[in-house]
Amino acid sequence: MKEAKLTVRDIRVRAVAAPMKRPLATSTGALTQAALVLLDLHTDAGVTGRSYLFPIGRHNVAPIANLVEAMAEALRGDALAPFEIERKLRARYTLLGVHNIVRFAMSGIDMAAWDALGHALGQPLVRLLGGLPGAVPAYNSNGLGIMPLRPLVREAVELVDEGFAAVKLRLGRPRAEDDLAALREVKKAIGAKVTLMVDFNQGLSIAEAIRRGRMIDDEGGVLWIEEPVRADDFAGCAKVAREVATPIQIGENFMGPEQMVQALAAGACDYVMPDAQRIGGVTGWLRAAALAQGAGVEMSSHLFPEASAHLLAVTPGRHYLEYVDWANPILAVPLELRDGCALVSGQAGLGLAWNEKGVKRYAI
Ligand code: SMN
Ligand code: MG
Repeated sequence: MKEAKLTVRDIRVRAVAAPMKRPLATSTGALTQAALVLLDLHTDAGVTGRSYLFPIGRHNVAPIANLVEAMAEALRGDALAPFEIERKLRARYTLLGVHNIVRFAMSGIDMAAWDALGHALGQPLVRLLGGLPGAVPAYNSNGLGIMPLRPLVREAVELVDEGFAAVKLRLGRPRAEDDLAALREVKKAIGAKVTLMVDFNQGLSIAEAIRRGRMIDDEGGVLWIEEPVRADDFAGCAKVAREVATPIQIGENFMGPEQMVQALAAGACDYVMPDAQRIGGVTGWLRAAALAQGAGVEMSSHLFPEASAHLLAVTPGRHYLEYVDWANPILAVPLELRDGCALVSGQAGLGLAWNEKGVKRYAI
């Protein structure tokens, strides 16, 4: 059988800093470039699996790349079986802590392993998971950072004009009135038919989050308030969720399904939005999706739109895909969009192929 020869040979790691069309300022940090770590998992059967990680700044590239390489060394000759790979790496890193960039590296390897499986079987990931390629509702997250009102309004219109029916606005200015002015201007510019989410990027205290949350309640028309307070303060999030009527969204910082269980048990949020590189790649996502289903909570994705499209297609309580085009400069075939939806790739695996010219151009 072909799969029997599917063993891990090595993982080639490269890094790029891709230009972003629109810089993104949040209440807790700004991005002007998309640093990406690219993984090519080579198997002894000749198929290659690909994935990328988003290290959130060039300064984090080297430690993440080093971790991936160290893990690859440990996996050499092992079967291309994501659940087994997870078991081995989890055991190996338990004493250090299966957290943060250890999780990033594990998630990247997991996604590359699933991608390689898809290539070996000639099927898109969504088919491997038992689903069908289709359209997943998306919001355009390529902008609407914290910026002056005039360019903000212009950007809001541009993002909708790119064909989307939903966009996300970053909030968390020093003065609540300035956030309110931004919210009003953006709402006016996009109209009531376009869905609007807001994201505080953990910038507020609990008291301030309740105050601003109620302000948003009074204003109306906001689908969710994302990360109002420190993301791992589940008790604090729960307090805000109890006091504010607009649904509270968290999840991009869940370090694995284990943390999602804790958040749900604490009543920390109304919606969840795991991030593929923190939740544990495809394997972690599947477990998280079951948890969200059990809790009756809608699940969206954070970044990684190409992989997330496959994952949301098989997520029972699927809500919104966060669309960003940040990997496009290094992708041969960018994620396809239609009518405000992301189209799950019908190509084998995740459907990722590198644009080698772009990789060379933006290499770091
Ligand atoms: C975000 C955070 C970190 C990097 C990029 C984007 C933001 C989001 O919180 O949810 O889009
Ligand atoms: Mg966010």
